[in-house]
Amino acid sequence: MNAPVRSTCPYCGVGCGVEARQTEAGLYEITGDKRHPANFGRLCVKGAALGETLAPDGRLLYPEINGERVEWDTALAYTAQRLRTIVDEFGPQAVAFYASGQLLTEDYYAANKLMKGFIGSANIDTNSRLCMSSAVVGYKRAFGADAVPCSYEDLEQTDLAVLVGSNAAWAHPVLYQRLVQAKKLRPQMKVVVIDPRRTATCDIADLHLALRPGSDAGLFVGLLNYLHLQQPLAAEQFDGQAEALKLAAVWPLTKCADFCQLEADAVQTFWQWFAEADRAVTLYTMGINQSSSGSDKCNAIINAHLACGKLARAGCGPFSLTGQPNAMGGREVGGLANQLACHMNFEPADIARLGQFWGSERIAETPGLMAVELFGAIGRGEVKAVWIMGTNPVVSLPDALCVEQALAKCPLVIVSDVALQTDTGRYANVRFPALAWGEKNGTVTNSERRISRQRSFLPAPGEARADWWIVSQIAQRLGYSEAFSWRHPQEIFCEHAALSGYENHGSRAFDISGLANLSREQYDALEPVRWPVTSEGEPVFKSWRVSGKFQLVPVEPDLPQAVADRCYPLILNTGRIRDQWHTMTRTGGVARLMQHINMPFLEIHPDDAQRYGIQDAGLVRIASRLGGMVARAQVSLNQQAGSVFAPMHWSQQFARKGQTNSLVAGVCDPHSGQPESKQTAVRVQRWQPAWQGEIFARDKVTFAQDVQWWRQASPGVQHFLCAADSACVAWLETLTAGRGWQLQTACGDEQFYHLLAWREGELQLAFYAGKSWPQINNGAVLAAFENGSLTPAERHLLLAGKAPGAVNDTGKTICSCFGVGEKTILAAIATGCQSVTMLGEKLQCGTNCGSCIPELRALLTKTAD
Ligand SMILES: Nc1nc2c(c(=O)[nH]1)N[C@H]1C(S)=C(S)[C@@H](COP(=O)(O)OP(=O)(O)OC[C@H]3O[C@@H](n4cnc5c(=O)[nH]c(N)nc54)[C@H](O)[C@@H]3O)O[C@H]1N2
Ligand SMILES: Nc1nc2c(c(=O)[nH]1)N[C@H]1C(S)=C(S)[C@@H](COP(=O)(O)OP(=O)(O)OC[C@H]3O[C@@H](n4cnc5c(=O)[nH]c(N)nc54)[C@H](O)[C@@H]3O)O[C@H]1N2
Ligand code: SF4
Ligand SMILES: [Mo]
Repeated sequence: MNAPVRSTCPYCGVGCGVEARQTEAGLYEITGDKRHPANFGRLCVKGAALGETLAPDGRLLYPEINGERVEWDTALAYTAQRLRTIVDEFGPQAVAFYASGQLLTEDYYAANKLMKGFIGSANIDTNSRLCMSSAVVGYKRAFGADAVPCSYEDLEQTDLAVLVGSNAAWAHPVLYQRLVQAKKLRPQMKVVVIDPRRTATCDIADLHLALRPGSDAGLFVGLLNYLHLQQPLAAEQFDGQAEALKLAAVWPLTKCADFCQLEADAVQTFWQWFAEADRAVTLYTMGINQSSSGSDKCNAIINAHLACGKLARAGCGPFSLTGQPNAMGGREVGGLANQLACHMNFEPADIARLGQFWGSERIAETPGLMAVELFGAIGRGEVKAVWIMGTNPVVSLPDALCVEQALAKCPLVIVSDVALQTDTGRYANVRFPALAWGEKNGTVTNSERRISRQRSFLPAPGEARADWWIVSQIAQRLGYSEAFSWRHPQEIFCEHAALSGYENHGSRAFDISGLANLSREQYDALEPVRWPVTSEGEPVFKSWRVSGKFQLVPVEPDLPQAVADRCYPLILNTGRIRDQWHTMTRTGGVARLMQHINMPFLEIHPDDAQRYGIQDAGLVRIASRLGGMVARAQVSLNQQAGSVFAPMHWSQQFARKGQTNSLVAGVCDPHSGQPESKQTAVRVQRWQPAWQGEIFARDKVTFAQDVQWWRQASPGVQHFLCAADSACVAWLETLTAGRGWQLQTACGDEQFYHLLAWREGELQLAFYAGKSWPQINNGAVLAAFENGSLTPAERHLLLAGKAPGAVNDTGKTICSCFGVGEKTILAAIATGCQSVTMLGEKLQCGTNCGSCIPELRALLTKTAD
């Protein structure tokens, strides 16, 4: 067997090291890299399932123009010529790039250099706008630089870990597990979770503050006041101090508790713990950033750390966790429209410096359009060409319908992607097939500023090419050959590293000039390393502000722009689930990742459910002023009354009307341009369809217009859950007519209708419907598709949805690592397993990545009641 290739997981910003080993069957097995300092060998379910995402099916393999396959040369020449014409006629502001925190640093650097350095407009923005931009503003205002002052070890060394707006148990699982371990070793360490809903992260919380949605600033502004009263700050220690303290002074305990709709005692406890802890870390993510006042919330958090000196020492600091694998790399190369490369800004000295370094006289001089604005400008026809790389804005941007309309009108839409079918790809004039994880080669930077290598271990499928290569080819055809003549990502990396140190002298936090002279071999062998990397070693964390002081940013707590009213009485919160990645282009096809949660759901408090006549597992329609979606109700006390939660992941590839962003408005933070994705006023309505069912088919299924459907990830077959208001028989007739299939049906009361279609003994289609979800054994149906030879008795059982053989239905998968289902776990509990440990010993569940432990505990509690 060959030596394993060491690489980095392409999902979340924890940035776990992995090893890819080829098995004898020629497949790849992905395991954690024990030497990587982010994870020391651990992986979460998504990382562990990476080997199952590597198959070339579903990949975009060839360049296309208007849906037709073309040669690379044709696609590149056409694209460059059209971009050139648009720039010549309408100026550089008429073109834009929309990039992604999932590009490698080298890809990102190349795209940014082309747009800001040579096309001469700053219209390159990224999906990090929807993700990290408020955090960037927070750090820049406080420290004068986008410098994250924490490392993962701080989490382990702290006395108090505060997780605000973070469901780390699902979104940063390996980091969360490090925290779990640390707390086990030092039980005196406290954990506070601040989140309007109770999440899996609350499992280890000593205190959960289920505050009113969007009210976090009240909590932290009040904390600043409290800290100052406990121990007054020295005069003029910080810039902005007087104003910040003045604003905070009007936020005493009772006012804060009212504002956040929390018990005063609970708020007091949190403040006291924060003040008394010698060391405290605050982890914050989308519950803070994705807000119309997200930047101020970030600064309210940083202010509290500054005010009591919980910064820049072990176990301390305001720690914004990055979401995407290379969100941090994007911030380094200047992927946001309001920054220049390597932490430079739109200031004359920086512009001149870049011009000199890049040898260009066309450096963009003013910030470009930020994501939501950019799509607005496309819709208005002001931007006439957009190149989308590594992101799926039709699904992930707010106000999805407007995004679609904008792209439909845009004269030139270029999409670089790895997936053949995406909601955004449908609007592309030109499609470029990019190399995916496992094929591409370069670097990424994780949440703690650690640069790691992603290394390739697979050949390029079809004609897919690296993103940096595609960008350079276009740049060359636009006439910038000299500046884009790289032959390998190492050359780009070294250029980027050199730029970071160029005339820096400690004035810019991001400096990796110590890596500027890496040879190809050294680059290939590069071990994970945290920046800065200079010849001087790691400097003391300092302020990069002109005054040399940190800034306390004055914050006046604000509530969300979204306000519930009589027509739209509930606030919709959106976010992630444990086993899916964003718009599901890579995780949605993996069977074991779909088994945990297999369709969009709406988590709703029992009081609200009762008010709207909604039953657990029943279907609901959700509507905002902008659009609607359909989901399965999950009635739960984890939700507070007045709020509901739906996952962000489902796209039009995976469901009809499953997209949360068709409801969310493009309301943004004025400083960061980050949308308020966590709050939307909605109403909900029970939907009792005529029938609910499940269809399995060998070939593509065409749905009747009124059928709602939810794609399942079942190997080898098309498999959907579905439901509709009109009878299913007519639709099934159109599906089966004229095919010469032998049909076997069963019908009865309550919309009960089952159908099997055979051709020469081979199962072609299986359909099961009833008034509510039919209880069928999926494993049995899937096995029947693989194994044609069923006896008449077995066919009969199959028609009933039962197992002809001994295929077990273990229920919803709880532990994805070992494929342990809910029914199996409940059976084990019934036979005496009374703890998570006992369940682990018997069934292995929870013994690998540990992210199902909260659910195991919930099952144990539920059965104990
Ligand atoms: N499994 C999985 N993991 C991922 C990703 C994925 O797609 N799937 N994506 C990655 C990316 S890009 C990102 S950005 C991260 C995001 O990581 P997280 O931010 O942890 O994930 P979210 O689920 O978006 O939101 C976090 C929490 O914010 C809470 N919240 C909502 N409103 C408020 C509020 O007003 N105040 C507070 N305090 N909390 C609130 C939500 O209830 C939710 O539990 O995850 C990364 N990891
Ligand atoms: N309502 C709501 N909306 C949200 C959020 C939320 O919490 N709620 N979260 C927001 C956040 S934090 C984020 S980060 C965004 C994420 O949203 P997106 O970035 O839109 O989501 P992805 O599915 O990761 O899109 C990545 C695309 O790039 C493709 N791709 C994968 N690898 C490569 C590659 O190497 N090269 C190229 N060229 N393409 C590749 C994938 O197939 C996919 O189409 O969603 C945002 N939208
Ligand atoms: S925690 Fe994040 S980086 Fe680590 S394996 Fe899971 S998804 Fe990958
Ligand atoms: Mo993100």
